[in-house]
Amino acid sequence: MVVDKAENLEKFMEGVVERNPGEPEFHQAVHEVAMDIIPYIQDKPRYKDLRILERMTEPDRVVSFRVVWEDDVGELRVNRGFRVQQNNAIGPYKGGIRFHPSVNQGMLKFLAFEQTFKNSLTGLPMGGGKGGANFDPKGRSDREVMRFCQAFMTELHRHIGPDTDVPAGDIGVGAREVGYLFGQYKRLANRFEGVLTGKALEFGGSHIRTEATGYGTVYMMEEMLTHHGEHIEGQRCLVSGSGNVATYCAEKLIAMGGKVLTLSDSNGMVYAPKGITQDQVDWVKELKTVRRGRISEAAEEFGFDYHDGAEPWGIEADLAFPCATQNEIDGEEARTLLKNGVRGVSEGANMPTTPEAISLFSEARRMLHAPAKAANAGGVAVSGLEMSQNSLRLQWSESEVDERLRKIIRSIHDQCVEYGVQSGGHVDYFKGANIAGFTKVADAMLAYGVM
Ligand code: NDP
Ligand code: 2IT
Repeated sequence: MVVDKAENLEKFMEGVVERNPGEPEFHQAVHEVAMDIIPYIQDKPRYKDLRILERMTEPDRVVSFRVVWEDDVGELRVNRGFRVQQNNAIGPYKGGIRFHPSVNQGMLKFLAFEQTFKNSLTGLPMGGGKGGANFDPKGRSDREVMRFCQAFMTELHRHIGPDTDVPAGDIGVGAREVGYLFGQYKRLANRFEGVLTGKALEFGGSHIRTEATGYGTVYMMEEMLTHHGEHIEGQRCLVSGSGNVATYCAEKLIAMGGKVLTLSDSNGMVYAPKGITQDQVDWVKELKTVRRGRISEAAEEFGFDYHDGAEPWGIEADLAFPCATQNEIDGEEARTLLKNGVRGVSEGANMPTTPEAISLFSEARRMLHAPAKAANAGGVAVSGLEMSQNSLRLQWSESEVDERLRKIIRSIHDQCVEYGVQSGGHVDYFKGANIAGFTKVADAMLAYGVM
């Protein structure tokens, strides 16, 4: 297996595809980074000759394991769990755990690769990792979810630790699952330590961690708008998803004077022409985290329009916040958003725009488009602050954590501008985030020598 020097994007990608067969999301994530990094390193032999990008695309290690658990009727179920430990050049592996039927090795490699750059942008000492299982929590009882989490952690616990690898939540893993996972870790390790983030406030969690990803996505949009002399106030906003990221994104938009027109789930989309209120967002949070119902129920409850099987991207608006999942905005949807006058996109979800959509937004130079690794970094940033608080055995106040979150997002915005500003003043936030994220990890890898 010969790794080509990163000189030519097509040739480099051919190698990545050949070495990682059947992992299209991983290829996509690497391509998105390599298209900015390969030109950048051409006159920087320290990165190019020492094959830093090639090394970054090989995870440090991938752990795959069997998870066996018993369902409520006594049937044994077998799932596959993973932890991708991508890169620990600048800190312990750090990244969420996803429970969704679509989870496989390639999916988690894409997420762990992205996470490495995102975590670098936060300025906090965190490497990149991601884990998960092809377990579908939908329709499962609390007890089933608990037994699954315990079985999953029974293997995972030997690979993680507060200075080794610190998991958190992602799709299908929220406060309930983190509680079960942390409880099982604590029991097996006989140690109470900061090994997971997103913990409840009673046992080592940080204020604002639940809210941080959604809030950060909105802060990033406000930074981009402010940089261009505008604000969120009064703007019509499309939000997709109705999980953790989407509901707190909607909440912060409402608080900042935006008008939230939509929410969605994997079955369909609700449209509220007059805007969704904070009380209605709270109702949706309860629907999704306690009753575990469908977004269509919000339409029945509040008289919103319900569009079965639809996503929000056809509704006229000013700003868009994809907060559900990968590749949820394709080329056609990007054209619709542009035609309808959407001016900004801040990515709450990981890799929610396809390559075609990204290039359409980039060609329309007035579009402010923040990539996930910048726009949703607020979640892992507050996870980093949770780790700091755990090490200090302290809990900071809500306002202190929120203020630090805002500062971190502002600094991410500034890094994007520093490396991404184009002639004429347009900011390529993708390029800026990729190069800024790369540089810190690359310099640390250089310092360690050949490994
Ligand atoms: P949740 O599980 O809380 O919510 C996920 C939401 O997205 C649900 O509304 C879900 O609908 C919808 N969704 C999931 N998969 C699909 C799909 N294949 N098609 C359509 N809709 C889908 O997850 P989060 O809110 O935590 O995560 C959302 C996104 O944000 C993900 O991309 C995640 O990686 C990213 N992210 C999360 C962070 C966090 O702190 N939680 C941090 C940074 C990024 P349904 O209920 O019908 O499945
Ligand atoms: O994608 C992400 O950044 C997350 N799911 C959060 C990771 C974390 O460790 O808080």
